[in-house]
Amino acid sequence: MARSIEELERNHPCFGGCRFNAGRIHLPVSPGCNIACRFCDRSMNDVEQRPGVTSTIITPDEAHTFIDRAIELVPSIKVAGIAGPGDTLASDCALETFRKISKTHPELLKCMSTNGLLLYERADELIEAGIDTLTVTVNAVDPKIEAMINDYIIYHGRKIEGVEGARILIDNQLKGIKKVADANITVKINTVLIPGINDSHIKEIARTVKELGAMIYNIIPLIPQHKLKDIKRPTCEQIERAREDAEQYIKVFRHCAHCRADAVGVPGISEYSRLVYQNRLNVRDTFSHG
Ligand code: CLF
Ligand code: SF4
Repeated sequence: MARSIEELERNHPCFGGCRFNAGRIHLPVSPGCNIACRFCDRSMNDVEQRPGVTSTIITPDEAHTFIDRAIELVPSIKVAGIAGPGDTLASDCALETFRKISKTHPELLKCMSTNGLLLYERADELIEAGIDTLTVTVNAVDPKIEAMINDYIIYHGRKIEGVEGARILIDNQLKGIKKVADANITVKINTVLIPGINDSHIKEIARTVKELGAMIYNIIPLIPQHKLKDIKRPTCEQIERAREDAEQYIKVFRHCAHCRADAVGVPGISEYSRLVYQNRLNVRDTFSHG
């Protein structure tokens, strides 16, 4: 269902609602991933869904009880988001959860975040599941740059490395963004800002995604880890310059709290994940799709 901009601005912390202290619960239902970002600590996000990994994830059937517990603690929760810890479209868990939430908690906005590899081919399912807001992480629109950020994709059972994999990823992201935006779902783009790799490329990303129908843009400073651990974290000046570059083309979101995949509360203000999930999760403090 298309929600009005006014409703999103009031109730969604990442689309303007931060002024109103709107809250969200992240439901960590998506275990596996299908790409290999070089900054992602993959110990929790392996392409293979190994035994043991699922024990740290909640199931679609459990989601509503965690939502109830969260709303009791934080009545201002207006959004149910799924942002990992893997990719939301690499399994059916996220879409199944959203279908269930539509029945148990129809009042909540449904917010999903993806790397976009399967966005184009799964867009119809996502639209039918009633997603209100979608975030796609687009770190480059040039395959040569993307190949410096992502080692490979697993696509229809094949591992495809380097520029070839990057080209497929970008193509599916961009076609998917257009398809979803055309269906009146509000689209946000996240870009991980990586000095020396994509910091001069922000304008190009912002211009491209705006043309495809994205509404808002969020720049996430790199947390240097894994294969990009030797790159320096972007400075405040670098982040501000990137935001100014993007702002020439698209509205920029400036209040991102770099949430974990199991975050609960008002971003940047309150954090109740331990109480809600009662320490049953062990989602590492690594990249979150947001
Ligand atoms: Fe969560 Fe992301 Fe939805 Fe927000 S977070 S899935 S859009 S409800 Fe928000 Fe957190 Fe930043 Fe994400 S502050 S990391 S942008
Ligand atoms: Fe997958 Fe996200 Fe990690 Fe990238 S950052 S490898 S999309 S889990």
